[in-house]
Amino acid sequence: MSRLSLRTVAGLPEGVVRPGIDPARVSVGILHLGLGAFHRAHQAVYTDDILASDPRWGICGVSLKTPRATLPLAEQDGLYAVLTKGSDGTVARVIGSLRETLFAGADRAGLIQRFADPRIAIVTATVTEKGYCHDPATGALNRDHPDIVHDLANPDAPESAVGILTAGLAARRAANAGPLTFVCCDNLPHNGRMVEGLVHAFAGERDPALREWIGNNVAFPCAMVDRIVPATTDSDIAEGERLLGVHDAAPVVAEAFGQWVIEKRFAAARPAWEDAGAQFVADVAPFETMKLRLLNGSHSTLAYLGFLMRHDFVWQAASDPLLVALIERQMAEDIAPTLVRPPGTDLPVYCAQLMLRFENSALPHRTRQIAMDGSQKLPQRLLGTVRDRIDAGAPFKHLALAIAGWIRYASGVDEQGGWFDVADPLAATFEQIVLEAGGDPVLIAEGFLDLKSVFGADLVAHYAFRDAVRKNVVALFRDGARTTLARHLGIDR
Ligand code: CS2
Repeated sequence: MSRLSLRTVAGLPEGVVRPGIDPARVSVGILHLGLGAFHRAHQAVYTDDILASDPRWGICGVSLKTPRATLPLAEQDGLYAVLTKGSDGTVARVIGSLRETLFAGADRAGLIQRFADPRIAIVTATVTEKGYCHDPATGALNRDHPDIVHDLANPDAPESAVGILTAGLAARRAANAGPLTFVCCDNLPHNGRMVEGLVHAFAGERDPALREWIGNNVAFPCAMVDRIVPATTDSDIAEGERLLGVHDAAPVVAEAFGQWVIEKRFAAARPAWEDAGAQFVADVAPFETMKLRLLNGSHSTLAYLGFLMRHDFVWQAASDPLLVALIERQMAEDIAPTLVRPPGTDLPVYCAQLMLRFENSALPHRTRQIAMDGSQKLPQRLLGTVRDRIDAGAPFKHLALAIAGWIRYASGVDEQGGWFDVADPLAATFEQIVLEAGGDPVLIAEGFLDLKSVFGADLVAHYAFRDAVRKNVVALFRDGARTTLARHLGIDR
């Protein structure tokens, strides 16, 4: 079977949506760090939508850790399909915005020089929460992180995203290539402001004059990004082949829904992403907090408790009446009261729509995929909400159960007694806690609740918070998730 490429794209079947402009006419104006599925189904699609009217904004996509994405994409001239999946079937669309690929491991110097191209006015990033090497509880640069230690010692051969960004900005300054905007597209609170703090801290260690230049020339808008994009499977690749009639080794699958809300804070030119449905606003915070707490907070709750209840996929967990009841009550009782309603949003409608999105069985999203890196995700998904509830003197009992679900999960043993790998930067610490606890759930709970980098000094020292979470952890170990949840909801089984 032939391969998807600029040569074969013209012959694709009728039903496949093709790039709106010949990709060969597009030049590169965006440098993107982290060429994972999410970027390809989100920012790259918004960009593809506007290229016909402004072909300056092609993307140079960079993989930082592995060439897994860059290799097949390079063989396909950067083309790949987005398979949008809903109850009415799958729609295939070929995206042409990715015009160049680069693997940092193969050409670090080339990557750093790419920042010095004056035609590049935007750098975007999706490197996941842990990719910023920050302390999750405070958002400050983790100077003990091995990649940061390495990069501060070797600023011209950086490994970390922050190190690469800083080295790239130094090259841009040296080349006098003009101001730049960095748009963080990861699920972190105040993401632009946070990365700005990290880059300033890192650059300040390296060269105060560079830090000052960054302060004057680089804008870091905050952004809320949303689209459910599970990892691509072999059966997705096979479905892509059936629809395209050619082989695409790098398709991505996604739901139909998408949202991108970006702070109006740009240092130089930008694509008119609003023409593709993005919203530019003065203050992203209400959108971002709503999304992180309601969508991602519920996602993580479904992932931890759902996994313990033997649900492999989110749609199964979101169809389990006990979990549905918990999520609905958690959203309405514990989370919604902490939110400022974003302009133009009806919160009950947003919550109802979320439940439908979670239930989408056409899009199998593994609970274990969402469960990973909990130590990096919990603070913005569940713990900020707990803090607001505590400050308001209000209960947070559903959140306490969800957090206990994380601890029960992160202990690395399922309810059948089987061990599994917990994917998390703190996995070794978790193992140590579990080992030292000698099987005592109280000690396991206490060990986790002492983790300042997750819970922050305030929650670690908060008696009522610890007590609520510990009780739930003990119940989860003793009675299992299903019984604990039924009792929590006041349902007799
Ligand atoms: C998910 C997110 O993997 C996860 O942790 O919660 O990737 C989620 O699907 C997206 O944020 C949706 O926009």
